Amino acid sequence: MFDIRISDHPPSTQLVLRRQGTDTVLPPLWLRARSPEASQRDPATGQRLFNPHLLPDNLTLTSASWQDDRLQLAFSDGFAGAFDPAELRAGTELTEGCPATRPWRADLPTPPVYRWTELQDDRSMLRALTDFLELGFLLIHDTPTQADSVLDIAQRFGYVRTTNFGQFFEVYSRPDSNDLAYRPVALGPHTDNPYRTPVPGIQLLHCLQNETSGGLSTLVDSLAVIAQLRREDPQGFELLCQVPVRFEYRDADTHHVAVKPMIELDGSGAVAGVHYSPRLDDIPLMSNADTQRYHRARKRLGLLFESPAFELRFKLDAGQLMMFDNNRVLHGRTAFNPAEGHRQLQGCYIDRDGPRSLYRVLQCQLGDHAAPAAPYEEPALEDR
Ligand SMILES: O=C(O)CCC(=O)C(=O)O
Repeated sequence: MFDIRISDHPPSTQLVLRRQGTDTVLPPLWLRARSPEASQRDPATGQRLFNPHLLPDNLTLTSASWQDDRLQLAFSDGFAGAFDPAELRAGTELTEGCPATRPWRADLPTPPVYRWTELQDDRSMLRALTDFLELGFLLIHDTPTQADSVLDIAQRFGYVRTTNFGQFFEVYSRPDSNDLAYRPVALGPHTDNPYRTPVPGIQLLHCLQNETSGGLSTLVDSLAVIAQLRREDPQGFELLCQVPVRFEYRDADTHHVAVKPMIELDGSGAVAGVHYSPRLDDIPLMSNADTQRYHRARKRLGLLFESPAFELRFKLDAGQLMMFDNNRVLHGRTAFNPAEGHRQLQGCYIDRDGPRSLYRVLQCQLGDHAAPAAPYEEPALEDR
């Protein structure tokens, strides 16, 4: 329950926000910077026309009154204007306006599967985006299988990020390849390209053909794994958040290096991302004792990432695609035998902000009118 009231005890005037029984004074500097007046904010873009850090340090509110349903406020720097209480209430929460994450394990009851045709409808798209932002991945079935269809699918969600691999990359077995992904070996859970700055945000892997019995795809939610590690071994968790690791990739034309901890936290201490690719990382030189401590933490993290308790495992058939947040959901595959037949995937990257932006736009347009879940056969997840 939100309520804004004026507290007048001359010489001081205050606006007080009551939220869930707790009172918070709205500071004059905070209020003044939020003025929606056309002299303070460009009406077309909503962008501020002055630098709030130049307001006087000791700014005070000199008067406050209600006029109809708006607040008239005057400040000690001479500015006076109308404020919308709904906008002030909304501004008290620094939310990104997207659904909260929902960590999952192998027992996730219903994996988010959508048909490509279904996603042409904005209401279904809003539902898919909600699933994606909560769970960090989507499976899309019945997609076209032209040589570059992955780009069309990616563009429904955001803008394709071109890298030294091109707009998209091919994943099929070739002996002279520049990456282990292009051999038929098993690939343990990993995030792609931790050596880039910035790391690719979202990855799409699109199956064009799969005639092999192996090559099963795997997905693991690092949020669930890291929560478990944090409970079991808080100090190990801290080490993985603090100790920088060096990731490197080089071939004839490219040399990428990035140094960063495996677990990245945001300003509030929540896990913002994971960078995990044991084929590519080098730890710094530390004392033997610190190296052993770090080693134990990293080993436990790796074992949890590989634990069947956390892993979804399924076959991607031709026309099926998985899209996942590359900073959250690890992917991998089991080994396959190229003698059994062809296995060809194409992959590409988009930035993390694409689906978030589209979610906000569709949410604003459609509000509570997202399409109800259509009945759909669950993807075949391997018996574990
Ligand atoms: O072959 C696959 O299914 C996955 C390939 C992969 O993990 C990658 O390209 O990073």
